[in-house]
Amino acid sequence: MNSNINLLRTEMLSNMCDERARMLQDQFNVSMNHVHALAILVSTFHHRKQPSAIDQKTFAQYTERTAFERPLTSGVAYAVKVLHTDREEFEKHHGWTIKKMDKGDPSSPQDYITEKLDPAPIQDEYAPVTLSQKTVAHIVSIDMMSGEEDRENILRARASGKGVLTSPFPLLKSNHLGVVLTFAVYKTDLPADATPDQRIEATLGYLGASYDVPSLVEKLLHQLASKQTIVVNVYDTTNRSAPINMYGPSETDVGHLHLSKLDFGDPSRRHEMHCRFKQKA
Ligand code: WA2
Repeated sequence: MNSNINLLRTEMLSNMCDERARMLQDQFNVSMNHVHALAILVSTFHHRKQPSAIDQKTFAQYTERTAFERPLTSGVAYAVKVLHTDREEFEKHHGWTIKKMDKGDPSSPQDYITEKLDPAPIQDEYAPVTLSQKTVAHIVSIDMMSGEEDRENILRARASGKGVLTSPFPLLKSNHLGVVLTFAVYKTDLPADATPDQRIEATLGYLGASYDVPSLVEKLLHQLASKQTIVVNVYDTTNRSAPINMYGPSETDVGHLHLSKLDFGDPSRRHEMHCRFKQKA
């Protein structure tokens, strides 16, 4: 009798966990496709139109009105590739200097003010944000290559031509653990088999979306009214010996555990959902 009940509990846990993992993965996939489409929009109407049909105001309006298409994202922005030789002209044209990313004071994240940032130190190239959704307006003018995780993402996105994800890291201002998804925007229609060097050469900029994981996963799970029943964790398990907890309490309980696979579309990152019953059998 008892073993029957345990069997049922195990099956119920695995069903609930798989369902939540699938929902999270599907929503992520939907928003990833729309971020990809935004990169094509920027390519078509910002770079291929002379003069550009997109300025900060139209970008902010368009991205705000289409935010419903990008579940789980906290904002999207576009950073442009600027070589050092073009920096002076770029800064004069925009009327601001390219800023260095500064994680700010973690104890008072709301103090994050772009105007107070230092100019970016001299580099071969920069990736300052020129267009943004209102929700991430605080990153405009910041050189995204001056942040370790953003830089790595930019380099991988433009060499691969694929959408790429960062490891979880504290996002600017909110200081919540999040991930950034990046697509490169290229000059010409590159052949599908373009080499990494051809891709890097043809790069014009980077369209990125930030995912504030704790608040967005919370919102998703809330819709399912299961919070009294199970505890959910989301892990980045890219480094198997040092998984990063992206969502949920630190796992101390030893109740029965179910693991569900999560695929966020970047083969070089691994994610898992872990579920437990709150109440012991
Ligand atoms: N967006 C929002 N908050 C952040 C962040 C970011 N990156 N990095 C740290 N906090 C414009 O990949 C290009 C967005 C980076 C894209």
